[in-house]
Amino acid sequence: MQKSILILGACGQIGTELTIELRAKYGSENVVASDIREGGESLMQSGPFELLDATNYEAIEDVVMHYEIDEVYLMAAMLSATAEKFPMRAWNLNMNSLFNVLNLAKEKKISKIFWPSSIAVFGPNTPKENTMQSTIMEPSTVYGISKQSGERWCEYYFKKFDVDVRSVRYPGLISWKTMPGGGTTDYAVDIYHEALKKESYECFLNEETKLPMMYMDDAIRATINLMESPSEKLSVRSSYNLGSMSFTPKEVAQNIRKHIPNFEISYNPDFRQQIADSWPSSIDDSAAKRDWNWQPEFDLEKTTEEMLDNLKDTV
Ligand code: VAH
Repeated sequence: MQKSILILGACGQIGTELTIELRAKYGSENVVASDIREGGESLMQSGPFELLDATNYEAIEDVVMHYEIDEVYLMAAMLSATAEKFPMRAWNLNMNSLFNVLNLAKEKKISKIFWPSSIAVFGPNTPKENTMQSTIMEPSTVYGISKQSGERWCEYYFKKFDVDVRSVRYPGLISWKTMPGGGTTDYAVDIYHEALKKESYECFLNEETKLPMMYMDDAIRATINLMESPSEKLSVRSSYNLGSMSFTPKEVAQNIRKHIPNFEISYNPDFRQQIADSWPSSIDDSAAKRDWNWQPEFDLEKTTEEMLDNLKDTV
């Protein structure tokens, strides 16, 4: 019997691509997409969809019982930049959605959970280069605090109630299929759109801001790889560090100029600079490599080629 999957936040930057990949892998009818509002035409027509508020326990429970859901991917969250503008709304969404799925698993109504953490769990006094799996974590953003708290709850529910919840600390994610929303690393997506539209981009971070980044295909592959790994191989039940590449806005611009020679970048840092300055520059993901053979495939060169090649006919 094929497993039945529910994705909460299926219309977001990660959720959209996760839905496509999971439907291809497990069969469209076995993957229920859900979000607070409807998604694009291709997502809506490629399988079952439910309008669902991830903070509403009863509503999620109804969908879980109706479709006999086995596994839940909780992708609904408010990201770092927006969360600074609406702290209490961010806390409510990011935490209560997690409690909802953890409690469904505790009640044995679902058997497995994926929940995304972020490099945002690290703070200004975390060692910035090759940031370790276990190290100083004093996040200074609402989003980072919610992700650090979420990791503690995931590990607690695993140890106390044997809930099979799995998680990775995503770096900044780069994709072309959907626009990101409210993130500090979104510049790394916007820059490709603007390069093709205007051959110029005004960056909201300064040129030397080096951040861990990842192409979406790698992030989706890592997510599914982790979810399919044998439970006994997983030594981390808070959230795995996950890395692939790190770069600065200046380096992205130099890479884009290999394809668009006249591309110009300017810098006008805003409130997101302080957020980015509190995060690591590079990540040690040796635990993920050891426990479930994580291996990235996209570097900056390949990411730039993919982004420009797929966006060139859309702008
Ligand atoms: C953000 N894209 O910018 C997210 C991510 C590491 C950053 O969590 O908030």
